[in-house]
Amino acid sequence: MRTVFPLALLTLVCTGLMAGCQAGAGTKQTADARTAPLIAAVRAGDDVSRCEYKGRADRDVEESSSRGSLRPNIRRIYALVGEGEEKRKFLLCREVDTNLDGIKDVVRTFNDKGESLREVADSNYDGKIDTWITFAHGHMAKVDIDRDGNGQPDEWRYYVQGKLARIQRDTNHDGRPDVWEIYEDGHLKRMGWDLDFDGRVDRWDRDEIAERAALEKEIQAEDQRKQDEAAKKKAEDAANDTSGKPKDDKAPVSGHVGARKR
Ligand SMILES: [Ca+2]
Ligand SMILES: [Ca+2]
Ligand SMILES: [Ca+2]
Repeated sequence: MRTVFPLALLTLVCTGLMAGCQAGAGTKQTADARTAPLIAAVRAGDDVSRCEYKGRADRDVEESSSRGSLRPNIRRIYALVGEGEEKRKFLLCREVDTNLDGIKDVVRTFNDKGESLREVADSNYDGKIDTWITFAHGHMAKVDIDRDGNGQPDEWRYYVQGKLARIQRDTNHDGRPDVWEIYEDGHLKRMGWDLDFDGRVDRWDRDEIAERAALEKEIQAEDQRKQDEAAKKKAEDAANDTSGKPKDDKAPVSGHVGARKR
């Protein structure tokens, strides 16, 4: 998405959110300092649109309201294509103000087949995009997330046929992944850590799994050895103890019980 709206985004952010631009990237701002420009934008009637349609004759705009919204909070932009009877329109871009604060915070684009292409979102409503979603053949393929609020993603989620396959995380804020999580059927299967942050995995948890399996094998072998020893000793004792006794010494007892029952 960053490649789709870079100029529009920059322009909107630096006109609607001037305080944010002056503060500079990476500068910590209070929540009030961040929201003040947004409030000013709303008062000026600017909902911080990220769909491209203004001044375009080949675009059709529809505004609607979701339940509970007193004013339109969903905008759909349609592309108008063809001439005469061939004329048709298809949904190109949809943006929504999900928290009803007057600022659009989720925007998604579509191709002419109606498949989702990309989505960007300001999921914590601080005026900065923090989630970038890429779709492939209509399925979610990749989600980049900015968790530390510096405007750059530090978590990357990869999907195969819509299913989560891998997560990479940047935990030391150098812009490169250092934790890997591998998923199968949506379940975490293994994790890897780049402990010295050189970009290479130093340890997979499968090492721990292998160690555990080896230890279990050792314990099982020890148990088996003890069982074999005990069985051998029992056999030897039995051979010694039964040498002078009759082989069917229990037969009279069972016969006696049987007789009592009758
Ligand atoms: Ca909003
Ligand atoms: Ca945000
Ligand atoms: Ca890192």
